[in-house]
Amino acid sequence: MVKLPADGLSTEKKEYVFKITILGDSAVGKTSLINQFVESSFEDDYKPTLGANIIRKDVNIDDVNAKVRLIMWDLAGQEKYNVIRSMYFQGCVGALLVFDLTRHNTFDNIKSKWLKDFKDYVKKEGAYILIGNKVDLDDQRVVTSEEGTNLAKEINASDFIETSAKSGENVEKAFKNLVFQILRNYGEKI
Ligand code: G3D
Ligand code: MG
Repeated sequence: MVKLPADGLSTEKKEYVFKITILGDSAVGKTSLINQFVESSFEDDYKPTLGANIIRKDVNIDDVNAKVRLIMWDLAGQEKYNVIRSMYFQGCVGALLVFDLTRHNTFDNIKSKWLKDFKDYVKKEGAYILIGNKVDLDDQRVVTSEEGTNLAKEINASDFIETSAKSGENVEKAFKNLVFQILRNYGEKI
């Protein structure tokens, strides 16, 4: 928090709290992306998440003098969230829709399953971006950049970004772009 200067003009930092979800099929890399973003680390032998983990990270957005506290809900390994679904989405303002570039069915499920759930449960203005993860596995890749770009356009996602939770490539960019879009939805010029 910045103190008010003597002339009384406010330069105080704005503070936002945004709850976001990371949606996608099992093993696309949701937990790994969060860990890379929050701790800049990657573990090869993650145990499947039990229940839902709630993770917090503060992000400074200097462009608009704002501090954003991100509250991220990470789902159980099997994504069997029927019981907690409404709790999971309650108050949510944005989502990363994640698929695995090496498994086409995870791409196909974005529109039919994950985006549908997000739209059913989150108010209209909710922001979302499309993430193709595991870009480091180039030789196993089965979804092209063009397919990703086209789907993002088709579903009106703010962006399509290819990430690697393993190397860290584009991970911060993905979360920050989502935050930017949410801030725009709140009227920030960014
Ligand atoms: P989930 O939370 O969506 O279920 P996880 O997915 O984060 O648990 O990741 C599932 C598996 O994919 C893990 O491997 C993890 O190490 C791997 N993974 C996640 N992101 C990447 C990535 O960007 N590149 C590569 N090469 N692997 C990734 P295991 O073997 O532990 O199941
Ligand atoms: Mg997980």
